[in-house]
Amino acid sequence: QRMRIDVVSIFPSYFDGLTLSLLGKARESGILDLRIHDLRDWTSDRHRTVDDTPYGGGAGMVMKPEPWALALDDLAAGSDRPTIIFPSPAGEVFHQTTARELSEREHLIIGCGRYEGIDERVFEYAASLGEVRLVSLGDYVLNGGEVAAMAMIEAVGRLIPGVVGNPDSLVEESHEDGLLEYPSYTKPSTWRDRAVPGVLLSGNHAAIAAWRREQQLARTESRRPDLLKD
Ligand code: 6GU
Repeated sequence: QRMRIDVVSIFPSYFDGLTLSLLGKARESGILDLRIHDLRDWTSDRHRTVDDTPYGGGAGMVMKPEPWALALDDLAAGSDRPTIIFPSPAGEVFHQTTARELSEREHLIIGCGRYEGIDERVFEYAASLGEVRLVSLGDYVLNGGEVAAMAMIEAVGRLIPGVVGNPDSLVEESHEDGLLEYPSYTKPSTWRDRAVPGVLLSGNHAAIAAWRREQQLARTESRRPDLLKD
């Protein structure tokens, strides 16, 4: 199915990289309708102001609600309750299951905040237009939502049917089955005194599958024991 994604940011050129590679091709072919917008296009003052000082005091600046509301009104118009995502370190953590779920939506709107955040009333207002999700990439802090939005767009975009050429490659990846990926090798069969594991040269497909499964389990146990907790 076709998917529309609108991104609102004060740094639209962050997203130039999304013209490249698989996602770039998906956009050219029309499978992915990805539109990048400048929040300042919804301001009306001479300085195109998007932020102001926080009520109650404190460090930094807060994004004003008015430009956000006008942007969301325009982008949600004619759409049947889009999913509105705000990248935020205070959100739910983005997982492969989140990417899967979002890849089934018709229309995503991603609002990238900067500074100390967006006026809280914007999230409440957005909920009148669609389903609002605050989503975090993980437990560390970025300067704004742009890099997180790009990661999410790539993770979601590649799950849209037709974006990744060979759909088999999607099911064998890390996290799709809850385990880390098995190790991969290519020619030469011996390189700098290191041989490729013999089973991979055996032609025994059952033995290869069993070996790969063992490797997945061993790596997951050693690197990401948290994934095996249930
Ligand atoms: Cl989504 N935004 C910001 N600003 N920092 C983050 C993040 C998101 N996810 C992890 N750190």
